[in-house]
Amino acid sequence: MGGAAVGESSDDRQPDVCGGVAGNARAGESGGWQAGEYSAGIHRTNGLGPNLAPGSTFTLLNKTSTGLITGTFTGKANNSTFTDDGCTFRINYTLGDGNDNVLTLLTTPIEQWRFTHYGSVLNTGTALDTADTDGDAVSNLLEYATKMNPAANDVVPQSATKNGSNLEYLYTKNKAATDVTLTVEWSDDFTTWSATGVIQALIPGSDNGVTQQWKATMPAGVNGRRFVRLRVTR
Ligand SMILES: [Ca+2]
Ligand SMILES: [Ca+2]
Ligand SMILES: [Ca+2]
Repeated sequence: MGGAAVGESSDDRQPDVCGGVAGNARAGESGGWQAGEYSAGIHRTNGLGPNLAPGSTFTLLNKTSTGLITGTFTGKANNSTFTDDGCTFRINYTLGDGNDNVLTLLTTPIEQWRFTHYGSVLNTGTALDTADTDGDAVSNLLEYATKMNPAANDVVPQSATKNGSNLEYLYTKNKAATDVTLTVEWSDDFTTWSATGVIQALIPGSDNGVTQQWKATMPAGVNGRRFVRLRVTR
């Protein structure tokens, strides 16, 4: 049983495991925690959080004696969440063998996608929404939204045809990308874009569990030409 990190003199009273400088996690001053009653859990490590797999857990405090932990980190009630250096965690004081202080890394769908492809959940560096690491002129955000491969030179799964007085634009949607909005816009001059008159519909039977095919229908216009684009926002 260590107990080294708890109750030692320190000005750091918040768990901080997602980057920054090294330091110890410890309880609040009035928590009634006794040094020696806990084994030290995790100490902050540079860049630790962003490179951990979604759902990773950290035991901050492993209470080795019986009974529940008394007190909480300031402003961090049991089962609440907080964000530190871009990483979101849930904090619990009753996990482990029932009385340990554990952090769980929570991730959004796009953070899970970043981790899968870039080994980091953060919107930085090669994992930036706007980055194009494979050089196919398609941003990470669009690669994600349309289930493309951000490590291969592939083309956006889309097509457009004229059907009578309408344009029909088909595209692929990544079902897991629940945190983005796909908007279809048109322009007659490549300068002003509009979503006016665009009707989107899921193509029946196109849902394969991973992707869906969507069709956007819009007037073909009267200028003899009309451009269509897919815009992804989150
Ligand atoms: Ca315990
Ligand atoms: Ca790309
Ligand atoms: Ca690509």
